[in-house]
Amino acid sequence: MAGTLVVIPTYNERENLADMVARLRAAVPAASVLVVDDSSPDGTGELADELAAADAAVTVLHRTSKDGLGAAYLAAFGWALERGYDPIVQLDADGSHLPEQLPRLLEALERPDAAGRRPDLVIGSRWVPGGSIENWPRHRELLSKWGSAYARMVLRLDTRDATAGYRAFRAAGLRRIRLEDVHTRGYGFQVDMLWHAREVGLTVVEVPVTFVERVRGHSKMSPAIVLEAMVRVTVWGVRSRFGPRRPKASAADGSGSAAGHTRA
Ligand SMILES: Nc1nc2c(ncn2[C@@H]2O[C@H](COP(=O)(O)OP(=O)(O)OP(=O)(O)O)[C@@H](O)[C@H]2O)c(=O)[nH]1
Ligand SMILES: [Mg+2]
Repeated sequence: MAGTLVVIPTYNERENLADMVARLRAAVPAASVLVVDDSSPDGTGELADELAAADAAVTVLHRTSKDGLGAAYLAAFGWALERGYDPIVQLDADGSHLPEQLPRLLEALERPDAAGRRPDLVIGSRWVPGGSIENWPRHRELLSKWGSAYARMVLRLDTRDATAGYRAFRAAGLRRIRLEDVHTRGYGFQVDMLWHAREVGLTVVEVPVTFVERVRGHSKMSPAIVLEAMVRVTVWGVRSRFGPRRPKASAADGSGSAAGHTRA
């Protein structure tokens, strides 16, 4: 058993990465770290190599060009599943996800529900009681809330924070999703994964987290990323109501069933 892996995708996060890795290693010392860098021009990849040289728990996946958050995560998931990591965590490098709150996600992943079933996916949520945001501009808060509400309505999801990027997957749950069917590059990737999770019957639980606006570096959010998410969510919604094709469970999942449930 290779243990917990925390995946940190990076593009131009030189000012944030060392601090994030140090905080993470202090918060969950047993976890390994995989930095996935898309050849950041600011030298984040080289810094990540230095961190990896100093700490055997840190590994770097270098990719040749900026290909989006979704593609970086998919590459990391394949890497992690091949090596037997379990659970697999997503964490932004920009300080928005507090490493100090990771234990609460990992604890929730082990906590059985009334039926004795442990979740497949735990989401660090801003929009459940106890969740919060710090220093986020009003327009970003509204965009996030509207985006989540739209995805919830169109895709009939139970999850309050559908675009949240702070997540912990049980490896067996992640294996059930056909990752080759997940194509979204930007932050719509989070909704894409959630929709696939729901369709293959993964159990999803939200725990409250504090989301902190980045202090250093620049956001990679763009109008193109928002548009991509909106168009895709709309297409999936139409297809799920009227079309013949729905996400299928991965061949890696022995059951192929969609018997599970999601809950907020
Ligand atoms: N490898 C890789 N990482 C990326 C890419 N785009 C963004 N990231 C990283 O993904 C994480 C989230 O990106 P952010 O720029 O914070 O975007 P966001 O969180 O959606 O937007 P904000 O809320 O404005 O911060 C950060 O760690 C980024 O460095 C990409 O194309 N490739
Ligand atoms: Mg961010």
